This record gives sequence, C-alpha cells and structure tokens, in this order.
Amino acid sequence: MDDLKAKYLTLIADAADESTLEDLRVTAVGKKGEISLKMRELGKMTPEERQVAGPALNALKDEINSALAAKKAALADAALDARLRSEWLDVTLPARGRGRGTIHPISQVMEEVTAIFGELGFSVAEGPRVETDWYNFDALNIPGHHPARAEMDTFYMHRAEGDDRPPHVLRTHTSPVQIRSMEAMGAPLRIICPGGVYRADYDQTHTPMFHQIEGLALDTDISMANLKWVLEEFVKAFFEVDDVELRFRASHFPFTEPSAEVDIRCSWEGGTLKIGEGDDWLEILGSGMVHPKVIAAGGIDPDVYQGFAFGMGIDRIAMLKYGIPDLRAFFDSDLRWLRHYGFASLDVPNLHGGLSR
Ligand code: 2U9
Repeated sequence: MDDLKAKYLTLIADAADESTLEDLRVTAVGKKGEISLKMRELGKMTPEERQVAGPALNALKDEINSALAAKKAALADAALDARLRSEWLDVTLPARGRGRGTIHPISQVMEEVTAIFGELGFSVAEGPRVETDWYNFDALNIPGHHPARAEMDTFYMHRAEGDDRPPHVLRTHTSPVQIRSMEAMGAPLRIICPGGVYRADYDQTHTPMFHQIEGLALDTDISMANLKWVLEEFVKAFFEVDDVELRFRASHFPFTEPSAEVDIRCSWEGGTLKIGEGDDWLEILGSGMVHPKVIAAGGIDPDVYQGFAFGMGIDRIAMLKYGIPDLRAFFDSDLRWLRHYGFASLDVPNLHGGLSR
C-alpha cells in the first residue's frame, strides 16, 4: 500500500495537464482503477485482515482524491497565469486612427439646422415613430377619406386577430410631434421636430425611411411675414451665404392654409450648385399658416392663437449642401462613403464657429 501511495502521489505531482490528471484518476480511483480492484479483494480476506486493510485502503483513496483535487486547482491557476501573461492590453497606448468614426451627413445637417433654429428661439421636440392614426392623420386635418392618406404610402402595423381598433402606423411625417407638443405645452410655442419618418416608396429619389425637420411657431400675433423672415435667416445661415432670394409659390397642404412651397434662387453652372445667384430656382421646403382645425386638435384656441409651420427633407438639403449625388448611399453603411462624406466627431456645429467648417 505504501508503494501504491508513493507511485500515485509522484505521478500526480508530475502531471503536466488536466487530461493526464484525469487519466491518473481513472487508473487509480476510477470504477475499475487499481485501488477499487484492491477494495474488491477485501471480501476474500479474513475479518482480522479486513479490519486493517479496509480503513487503510479508504484512507489511501481519500489521500489520492485530495492530491488530485489540489493538483487540478494548481494546474488551473497556472493556466490562468499563463493567459494573463499572454493576453495583455496597454490601456495607455494612443487610439488607432484607422478605425476612427465620422458623423453621418444626416446627423451633421440635423445638428446644423438645430443650431440655427436654436439661435432663433426654437427648442427641439421629439416623439414616437409608431403613432396612432389620429396623431398622424386626423389631428392634421387628414380625415379617413382624404387622398393624402393614400398618397403617403403608409406602413400599417399588425393588430392581433379580433382586435378591431384602427392599426398603429409608422409616422409618415414628424407633424404628430407638434400635436403632442401643443397638448403638453400649450401656446405660445416655438419648436422644431427633427427625426426619421416612413413611407412605402423606394426609387432613386425615395427611401422607405427618411428624415424631416418641421417647425411650428404659435402666438397671438404671428403672420406670413414672420414665416418669411425666419426662413430667410435659416437659408442664409444654412447655406452659409450673405444674401439669398426666396420665392413663395402657392400650394396646398391639409394642415396649413394658406400654404406655400419655397424656392431659393440658384445657379447650376458646370454642374455645381451656387445658392443666391443665377436664374434657376430650387425647391427646398413647404410651409404655411397652421389650419385652425389643426390648432384646435392640439387643444389650443384658434381664435386666440395662430402661427406658421414648415417642413423640409433633411436628406435632400444635405445632398444639396454637400454635393451628395445619390440618396440611397445615405443608408448603405459603406465605410468608404462614410469616410468621404462624414464629419469629424468633435466639430459640433454652431453659428459662431462656422456651421460646417
Ligand atoms: C402641425 C401643423 C402644421 C408642416 C409642414 C410641409 C408644409 C411640407 C414636406 C417637405 C418635404 C414634407 O419631407 S417632405 O416631403 N413638408 O411641405 N410641412 S407645412 O406643417 C405642420 C406640421 C404640424 C401641427
């Protein structure tokens, strides 16, 4: 028994890895191992012999099991030490320039527009992208039968079987945010609402998700003249030009009356766009005086308050300002495109430091 003990304790001490250790466990104390076989021989012994050999074999088995457990723990410690030595990271090293991210042109333009309207006293309001049809349509004077409801190529959400309520929609414009803001804050109110909107449309100039910024100003003495001045200030600041001519063309939207589409004077000489000079006109946004029914839908008295609203596509004005030819590339996540058209992450746009630098 002393020989057995010496043999196994030496083998265990010399085991180099866990699988050798497991093999040793099987040969020594496994079901058909050497110690187990010896234990089976106890039956053939005299009671006196058994009284001596039995406890001695049990003690040997315990001792070998403890040695196995201790060696297993020591091997695991050594393996962890080796891993810690090989897998190290110097957190004081400078970041790698190659993987530096950029600000997407849509985010950049949203920041620019927000900075401009911030200076003009507008604050930013946000709301849900999944809307009820009341906030997205009815409150904006677009009732069930209205053609605009079909024209907007709405994405409808699925309702459970037997649930007869009208389905939720993916908002087709950011206008429901203005209704929610009117309800929450009342008048007077000056807000802009930037964000993603959804329409089931896909071709060279349309993507199923795109971005808008809409604005709303409500007070007791607001007219189209205020709208015109605000939009002129915006266009000059956004396109970074000293002067620009705006053209208001009569139009029609359900939520504004009167309504106007706004063009800016420009030239396209040699394929490059110049804002503020030339003989061409470029449509950049839609606008108007908020329809009294819409003011009432927001819980505000239209006999006391009136105001203007406008809306523009961020993706479109980003393409115009930064000479981006294809709308669909905005959503391709192509790293080469993002590095080319992206903006440095720490250059937050502001009017004093230059919007786009
Ligand atoms: C409320 C009241 C009025 C927002 C407006 C437009 C005109 C407009 C389009 C521009 C390009 C959408 O992205 S686009 O296709 N928008 O022409 N939007 S007035 O009027 C509102 C909004 C909310 C409560």
